Amino acid sequence: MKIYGHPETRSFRVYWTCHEVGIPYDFEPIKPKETRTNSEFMQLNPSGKVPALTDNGLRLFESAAICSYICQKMNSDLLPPQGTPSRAKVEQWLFFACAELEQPLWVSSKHQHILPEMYRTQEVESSCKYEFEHQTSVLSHLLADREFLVDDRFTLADLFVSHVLMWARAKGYMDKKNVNITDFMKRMREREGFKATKALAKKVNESL
Ligand SMILES: N[C@@H](CCC(=O)N[C@@H](CS)C(=O)NCC(=O)O)C(=O)O
Repeated sequence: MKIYGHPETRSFRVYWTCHEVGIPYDFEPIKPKETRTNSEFMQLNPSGKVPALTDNGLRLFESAAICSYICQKMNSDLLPPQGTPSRAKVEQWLFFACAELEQPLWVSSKHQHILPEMYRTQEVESSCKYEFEHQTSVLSHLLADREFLVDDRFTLADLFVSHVLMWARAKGYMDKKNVNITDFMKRMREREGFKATKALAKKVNESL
């Protein structure tokens, strides 16, 4: 199994999932700014985005789909069995992470340094912050009396949501006074799988 990506992107979720479930993988580093000029990569994901995965003829993109595939391949309880309420709840949080929580961060980042300059506007910034605060308040209420998002144990839901929160913290979007959220992030950072992924990310960053 080969994972194309860069540790400072959503690819981190995929490496972290691999470390949590214990699946070996080949790492194919590619910088997001270089994907669109790499014809081999464009065949794999025509939108030019990382992460992407190949496995026995399968080509896959979208971080949530990739992590879900890896969990199913390994029969991991990071993704509860299909058709159960737990599975439905994990999927709810995966969609929430990608469709709601990360979108204000992504829109803001695109307008700060990703889009071609002629398409950027700083006018979106205040609405991005407003929207992110609304979404984190949803989480904060929920985390007031629980350690994990689903079933009192670590699942893909926690991995995705905490990864987005870490991105928010790096971007200066995080309210450090929000104890429920900061404690949740601390619990996630203390996981062995997270630490191993961080160590890999550091090594790769130094070599690129
Ligand atoms: N929804 C996608 C988003 C992928 C994405 O936007 N990746 C960024 C890096 S985090 C990227 O590759 N950007 C390069 C580009 O847009 O050309 C996922 O979750 O995998």
